[in-house]
Amino acid sequence: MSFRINPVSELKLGFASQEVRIYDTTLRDGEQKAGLSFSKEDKLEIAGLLDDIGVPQIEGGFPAVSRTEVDSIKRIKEAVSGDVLVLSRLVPEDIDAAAESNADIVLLFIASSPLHLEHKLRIGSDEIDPLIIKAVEHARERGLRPSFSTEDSTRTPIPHLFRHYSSAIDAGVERIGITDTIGASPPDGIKLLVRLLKTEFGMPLSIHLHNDLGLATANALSGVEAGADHVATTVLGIGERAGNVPMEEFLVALRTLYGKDLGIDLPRICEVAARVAEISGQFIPDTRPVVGGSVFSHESGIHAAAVLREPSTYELFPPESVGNRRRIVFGKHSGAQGLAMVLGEKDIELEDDALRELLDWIKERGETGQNTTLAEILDRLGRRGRP
Ligand code: HCA
Repeated sequence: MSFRINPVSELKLGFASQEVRIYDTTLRDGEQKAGLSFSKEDKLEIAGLLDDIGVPQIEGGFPAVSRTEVDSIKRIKEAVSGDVLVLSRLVPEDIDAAAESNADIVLLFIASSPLHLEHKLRIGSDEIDPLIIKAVEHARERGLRPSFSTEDSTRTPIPHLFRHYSSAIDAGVERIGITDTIGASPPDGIKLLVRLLKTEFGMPLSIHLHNDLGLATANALSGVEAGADHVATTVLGIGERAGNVPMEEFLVALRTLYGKDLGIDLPRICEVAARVAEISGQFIPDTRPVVGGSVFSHESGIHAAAVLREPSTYELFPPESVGNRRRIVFGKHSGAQGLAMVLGEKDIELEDDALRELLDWIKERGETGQNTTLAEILDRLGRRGRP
């Protein structure tokens, strides 16, 4: 079944030819969710799942954290087919640990906002550039492919950002990255920043965005619209505080609204989300976009009848395209048409009076907070066992 792209999306001319890739950071920023710690086996299993569904780059961890972390990343590197990325501060010990972990790409980062410089690093903005240059050179000497990001980019004066990225590029990074570390930017802010940096440097650019205001997915879409090449995601958006760009939301939005398929096995996305939720002790709310248990559930008579005739009336994308499933729920809001259609699928045709009586029974139960299953309906009709 094909869905028509809406008028807004039709304006996204030129987008189709743009290369966009995700790099998943469930195993690094995801694990930085307060209180969460993955075992080596957990990390390996999650990395395997991500690799299986076609995630091209996996951020495996922060090697400086511990020896176990270095070992986990080594095992991930042996197990997956794509690039393994790791995070590193601009200090030699971190970069050496990154090299030991056998990662392909090292994500070098340092805070750049006046707030972080004053209260966290206690250095001036112009003291950062020599550190960037040294770190990039050291990473290259250790055989790593360096990327450089400023932390808290969205609260950093733009001229400072330009200076830091220039230093990194001159020293030989293969890509640069911006971060919205505390989710402080609206979509237009990300768009502006990406556009400025792409225009000025023309380098591969990554975006790492947080969800403190629930804007991470919108911001990621804005970023790619403006030309960002790499987007950091995590399964279910897990990560620091309100988390990161949820992989499932971003990929499905990109495909649905922009017709852009990144080649990831989306019919397995619910399965992967469920497993990551289980391993990390998360609960997936029913209404969670894409993967929630009730996001393809229909009860209201108007919706149920329409969706049974033509699913795209009330489903933006097919449930099976993300490994979810449609449910028709019978309750207080049910209607005669939808009920008759569901019964019709079971070869049951009721006279108007009988249908009304059945619907009243369903609605009465619904008023007391009780939903009725199809099995209960068939039972009432004495049709149990019918196909
Ligand atoms: C953090 C750092 C970071 C940076 C990620 C990157 C952020 O706060 O742990 O440079 O790729 O959110 O700024 O995750």
